[in-house]
Amino acid sequence: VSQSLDRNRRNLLVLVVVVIVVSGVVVFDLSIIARPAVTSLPAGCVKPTDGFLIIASNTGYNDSVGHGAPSEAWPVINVTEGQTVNIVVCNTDVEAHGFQISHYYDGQIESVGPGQVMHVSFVATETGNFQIFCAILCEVHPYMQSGMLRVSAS
Ligand SMILES: [Cu+2]
Repeated sequence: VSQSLDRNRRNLLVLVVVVIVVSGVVVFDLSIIARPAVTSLPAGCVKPTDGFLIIASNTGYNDSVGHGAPSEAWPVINVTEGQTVNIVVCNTDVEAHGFQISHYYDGQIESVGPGQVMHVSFVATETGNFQIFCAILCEVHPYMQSGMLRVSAS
């Protein structure tokens, strides 16, 4: 009896290990399917003259994840008071991302769909630090909250 109990336990252990390995592989595969590698930028995704290029992807804005977001400010846009700020925002991801700038560009919830490009232009009339963030829920949302527009006095 004890021998057959041992065998049952061993079979159960083998079964548990197989289930863990198989489900791990399935989850891994699904994450790859859900997050295809991006090979090219959308048409019009070009840094404007005297402006800034922001690429929203599955690693945040301009790879926020690789730059210490959310604890580190990234990306940081430095301008001078009175300057016209031109920003091109591209989305190379498979899901939509938002783009807002406190005070300057937060009048409505802006979203950029997969493969889309958005142009933002305003005059930096007020000095200070202003948060750049995504206002629509996405998979990398926490990493898209620590962008910064720094407007220094002219
Ligand atoms: Cu988001």
